[in-house]
Amino acid sequence: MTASPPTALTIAGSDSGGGAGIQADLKTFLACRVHGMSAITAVTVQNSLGVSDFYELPAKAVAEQIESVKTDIGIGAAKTGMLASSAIISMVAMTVRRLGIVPFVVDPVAASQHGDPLLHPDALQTLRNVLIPLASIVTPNLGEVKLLTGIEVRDRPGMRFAARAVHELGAQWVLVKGGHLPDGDALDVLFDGTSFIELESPRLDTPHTHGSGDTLAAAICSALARGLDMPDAVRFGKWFVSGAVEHSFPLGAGLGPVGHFWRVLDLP
Ligand code: PXL
Repeated sequence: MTASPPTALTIAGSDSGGGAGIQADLKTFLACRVHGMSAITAVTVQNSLGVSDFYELPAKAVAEQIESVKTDIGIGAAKTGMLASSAIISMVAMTVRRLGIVPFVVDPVAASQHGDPLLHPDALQTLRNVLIPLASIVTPNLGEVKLLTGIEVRDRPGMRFAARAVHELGAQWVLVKGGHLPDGDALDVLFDGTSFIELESPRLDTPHTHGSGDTLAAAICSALARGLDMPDAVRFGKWFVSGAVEHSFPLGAGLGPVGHFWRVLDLP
């Protein structure tokens, strides 16, 4: 027998192509040495060319999955990904609050890398009003910043301005991911309402980054489950996802996934 590892829960959608969503989260949890658990919100019909359809689960089924693992196994940290609808977001918020689930990472997923919608437009208001205020950290990219605040970020000062605006929605910490800025290195800004931490990493030139946002949020969630404080958890997450993007690979005719196994097993 071995000592039990820390535990982490993903509340997210399934990606049949295996590169993003629940599948990316569970692979990340494994690589980060936490026991991964899942509450599935929706099932996407998806390959490397995009999402052709998705099927939502009833909100009650999502709440029951969360409650089942919380009351028996316990949850060291949780994260959200695709939540699909306003009804699911409300139910997740109510359940996370009622069961006192912390740390809680909210990745405000709205669309796939191809631009396919993964969230009903009428759900944005619920995301802003009831879920983000519960977040230990919320991790928007620049497209999600625009959807949440209306702010279009074009440069570095704009990143700080946007982080402040997202923080006002009530999350404890905000990580604005500047990966889509036109200039220079990839810059992310971490903000707790008082001070800014700028995190830079070299921009990696590959189209195969499917699942990178999910992988970052899941790696941060793993680090929080292991007891790291937020700045160190985010530094760890960035390190893990940078390695995964460096090891991304083509798959199918479209966009390939990041490589989660870069830190798993060395095989001959
Ligand atoms: O990467 C965002 C994302 C999250 N969850 C699911 C997805 C995607 C992107 O395609 O399919 C299920």
